Amino acid sequence: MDYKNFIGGAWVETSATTPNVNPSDISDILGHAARGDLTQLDQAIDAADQAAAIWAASTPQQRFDVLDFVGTEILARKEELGRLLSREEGKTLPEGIGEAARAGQIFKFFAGEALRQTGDKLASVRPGIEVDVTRSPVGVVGLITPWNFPIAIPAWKIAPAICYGNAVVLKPAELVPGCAHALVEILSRSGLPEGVVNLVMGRGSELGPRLIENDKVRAISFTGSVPTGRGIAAACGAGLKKVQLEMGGKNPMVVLDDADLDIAVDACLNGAFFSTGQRCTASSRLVVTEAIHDRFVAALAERMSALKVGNALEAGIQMGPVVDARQLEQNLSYVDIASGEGGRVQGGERLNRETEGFYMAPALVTETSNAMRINREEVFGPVASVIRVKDYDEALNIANDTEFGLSSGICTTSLKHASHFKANAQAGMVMVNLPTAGVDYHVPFGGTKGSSFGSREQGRYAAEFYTSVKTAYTLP
Ligand code: UN1
Repeated sequence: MDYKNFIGGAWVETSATTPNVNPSDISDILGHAARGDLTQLDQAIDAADQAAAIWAASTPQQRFDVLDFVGTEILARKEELGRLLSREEGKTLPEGIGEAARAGQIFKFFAGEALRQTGDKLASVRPGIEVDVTRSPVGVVGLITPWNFPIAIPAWKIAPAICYGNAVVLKPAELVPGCAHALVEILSRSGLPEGVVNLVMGRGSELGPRLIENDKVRAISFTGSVPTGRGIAAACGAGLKKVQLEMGGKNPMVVLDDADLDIAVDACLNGAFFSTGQRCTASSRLVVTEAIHDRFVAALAERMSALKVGNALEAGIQMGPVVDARQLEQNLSYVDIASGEGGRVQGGERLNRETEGFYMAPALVTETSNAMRINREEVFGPVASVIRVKDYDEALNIANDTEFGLSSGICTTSLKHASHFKANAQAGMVMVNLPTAGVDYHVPFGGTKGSSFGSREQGRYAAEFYTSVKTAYTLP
């Protein structure tokens, strides 16, 4: 077996395995991954529970050393890890290498943060008494990660968990065991005590509920779909556990008449189609004012049709395949739904390449209204739609008329509109003249409304989730 589970400091086999298939070439099997059962999961949780107390007592220097070691190694091996990522997930090689580097930088950031943990010391309102406000680790944290960022998302959950003194059980998406395994392998040599990081690969539907229900798990951080997230929130509510959810998006990109056309087209091309549109931050609703609409659509359609779609590992490819057959079918069915609703579709066909893989052409749907399903539901593929609007006020209303609220963008040269949009866009992240996707690693990430739940990930704000606050009173 190529990817074993990692429990209490030991690599553990399972009788059942899951093949890791290259979406650019389905004859290429990267390896076979462990399919852990509930017994293994419970062992991993027990191991984490025992290690949590040990790691909670670690010094800032120990935490720094572990996180810095992992960050340094990931950065040194970013080409190799990026290639593995692109081979198992299908984003292009430059995107894969970029994501691996980002994972390394996240560990470096939290290495520094481990040295900068602070609290407050206040005078009590009562005479002679001192008050200290400090942060303590939460304990065992369950991490459930998706397939679309196979190394960055595990990194941005594991690194803060360790930084703030917790132990974790990672359950990665079944489609991408290679990156999770490679990351945990590096962590296994980092000097962490046994049991602080555990990896249990297997069926989400089987392992997920147990991870959430086990009393020893004190918090769950999840990135994935809205229906799964809702279920997790309900179960964590029942168990009175901390929960942090990052879910879908239907992110608007407003393009105003006064936009710089080249900047707008670049931002939308990147936001909508890079990483094959498989980002919760993808720009999937392009809300465009009348006077620029036709020029914008013509320029974007031209750039979109020129995108080179193919094997993620080939040089010069700009868009890799869809991750698997099920996602491809979903994308193609949304293209049909959009044209059935009266949208005008360019692109969006199934494509064949030299190797058999899940290829499709990026799709642009024009003449849509915000009420259509294509503008209400997340596709999670390279499909963007255009909504024509009269002016900025209508654009802002439509941008906010969605159940999601992750990232919201505007392309404009007007300071007045940019400032108003930043203040009034109902989203956790707002981008001016930039794609809605592609974020920094040292600042908070997350959304409002149906996109996110719980406190923010990344940057210093990650401390909110991975710690609990303690207030101590002393009469010296
Ligand atoms: C990005 O756009 O840079 O699943 C990151 C996702 C997000 C990450 C997006 N959690 O697509």
